Amino acid sequence: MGTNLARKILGAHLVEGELTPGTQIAIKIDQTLTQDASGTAAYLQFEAIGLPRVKTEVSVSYVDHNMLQMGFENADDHRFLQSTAYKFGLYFSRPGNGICHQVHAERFAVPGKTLVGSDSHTPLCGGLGMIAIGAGGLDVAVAMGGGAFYLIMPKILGVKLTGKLQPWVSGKDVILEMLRRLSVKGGVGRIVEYFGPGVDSLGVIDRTTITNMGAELGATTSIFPSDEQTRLYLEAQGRGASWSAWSADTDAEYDELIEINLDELEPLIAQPHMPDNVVPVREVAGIPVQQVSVGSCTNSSYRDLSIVAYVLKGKAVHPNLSFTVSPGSKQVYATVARTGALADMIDAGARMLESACGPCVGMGMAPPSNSVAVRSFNRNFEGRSGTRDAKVYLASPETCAATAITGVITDPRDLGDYPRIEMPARFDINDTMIIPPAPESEADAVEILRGPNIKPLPRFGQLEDTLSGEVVLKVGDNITTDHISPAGAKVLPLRSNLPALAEFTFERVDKTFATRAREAVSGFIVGGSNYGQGSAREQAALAPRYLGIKAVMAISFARIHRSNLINFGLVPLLFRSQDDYKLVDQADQLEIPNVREQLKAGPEVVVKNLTKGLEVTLTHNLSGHELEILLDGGLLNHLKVKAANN
Ligand code: MIC
Ligand code: SF4
Repeated sequence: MGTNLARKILGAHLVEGELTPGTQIAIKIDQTLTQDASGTAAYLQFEAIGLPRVKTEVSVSYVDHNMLQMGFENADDHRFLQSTAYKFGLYFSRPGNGICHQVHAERFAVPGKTLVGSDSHTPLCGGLGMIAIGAGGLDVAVAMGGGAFYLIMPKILGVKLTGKLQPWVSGKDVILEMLRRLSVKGGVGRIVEYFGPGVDSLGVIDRTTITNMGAELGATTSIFPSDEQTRLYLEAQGRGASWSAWSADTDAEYDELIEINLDELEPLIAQPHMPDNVVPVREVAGIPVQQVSVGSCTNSSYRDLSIVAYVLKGKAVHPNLSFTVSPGSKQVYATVARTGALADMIDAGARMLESACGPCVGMGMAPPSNSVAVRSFNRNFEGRSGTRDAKVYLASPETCAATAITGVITDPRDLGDYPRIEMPARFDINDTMIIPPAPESEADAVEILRGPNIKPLPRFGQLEDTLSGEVVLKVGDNITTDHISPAGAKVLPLRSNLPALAEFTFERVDKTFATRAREAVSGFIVGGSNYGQGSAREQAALAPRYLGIKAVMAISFARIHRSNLINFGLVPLLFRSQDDYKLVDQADQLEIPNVREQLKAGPEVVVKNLTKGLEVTLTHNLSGHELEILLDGGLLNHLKVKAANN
């Protein structure tokens, strides 16, 4: 039997372990990316590791999230990031150049390579035949320093694509179909690999939409082959030399297999408040809409905006709604300006925003109270838009554009002829917004520019012998990192100021959490299944730890958040059943005696519930490497211990 593509690339980068699903492996990382919201902490951590320069083939520091400069904070972070990039040997993509994933695909992605990024949508570049994985900033800092990236070898889920997308159906509908079938937990512990005859008909843009939003499946990453379509895309970027062919063997084996017939897909839409709450657009057509937004790293390419412009040309945005468009990159923006698509959108009444994450991360454009918004984005978690009672739907740019002119959710197939959008054979390449690093010989003299909002990293001790305290919060299933550490215009600028940021922890779930956690001094969180899904933000682990949380007990964890917990010294423990989960309530006093010894002795960990007078046996699935990190009180401590022992 032949080998699938994911195993080929992982195999070529393997530095520890064997490619057996469920076991720990470590891989060499060729490229890294960070964005500003996670990057400030990542570079503080890189600084703490103590290396003068990055050791990767390419590392890029992007600014795309914190772009609303309502005070000095974001602007100071931009300056800090520019100076650290220059000093440490990274490319710096300036604010205005675009969303990290879109720009990385355009200017840096190379088929067959590995990429880790401190953002959960890093898998977008899997659309060009890379293994691209989202991780916490600290893991990315380690990779920048040449350290291996540790992960549990996922199962490879093969998705055989047959047929061809019908008019008005696009990449977004493919990934919404995946979410409809598999749910937001369906990809956990898996790499999703697309193959089969249907792949040829999908351009790189549709592919990257699909791999980007594979993050919402909980997948480790998603990947497409690198083929003729990839070559054309890279040629158009003036980077034909970076292309090489990568695909699975024709008789490749997969751990699991599903099939999607593209012929049968119709326009789909995710209803509030989860990306897997998917139905055909026609089932909800007619619902009045107050806001439509096209943009985000999922759907903000030249193709996406050209379709929107085609639909809007000569028409007007419906008077009852507001329509925003955020081009994914400067290249996309400049290209739609040159083709005239930009004028068509502006004429129709589109509110053009800058090339950035913008409304996707609650940076402005919060919808009205109790309204309906339809967005081409990837996440519709409750409150993420900035309006708690807004009902956010996720759909393709086609569906968004159709809705923008009718004022109600509209199946784009009602619009008539589907245009053929020709991708430029060659984009106008202009990299003036990407600043290369200082020459190595000058790096020493480069000063890092720090503003007052950038606070030093906290220091934590090693894991205590006994953990005790109160269950400060008990929550249910599918808690996202947006619940734990929200984003948005008010909170995101505090990412580099942990004492201030920590006050917002769980704000949308329980406003008293931060105060109660601080008062408890030492405590626990209890979660349901898929705890910590969503973004890669390590602050969702760091802030609870800062407030005194010592362990999180859940039915299951999302991959990135679990790693972040370990990286910051919080013990992730698993309930063996729903019944056990019911044995621990909020405000119960718990004790985990001899926790260090218990963790070392095996998978079972006995937790005493002092309030209820009973014992619950939980489990852990820590690898040897993870256990060492946890015992040392987190990854930075562990690196110091290792350095001291060498
Ligand atoms: C998101 O989409 O939630 C973010 C903001 O891009 C996050 C990153 C962060 O919170 O820093 C992500 O997806 O990882
Ligand atoms: Fe930015 Fe939204 Fe993409 Fe996150 S999901 S990187 S906030 S555009």
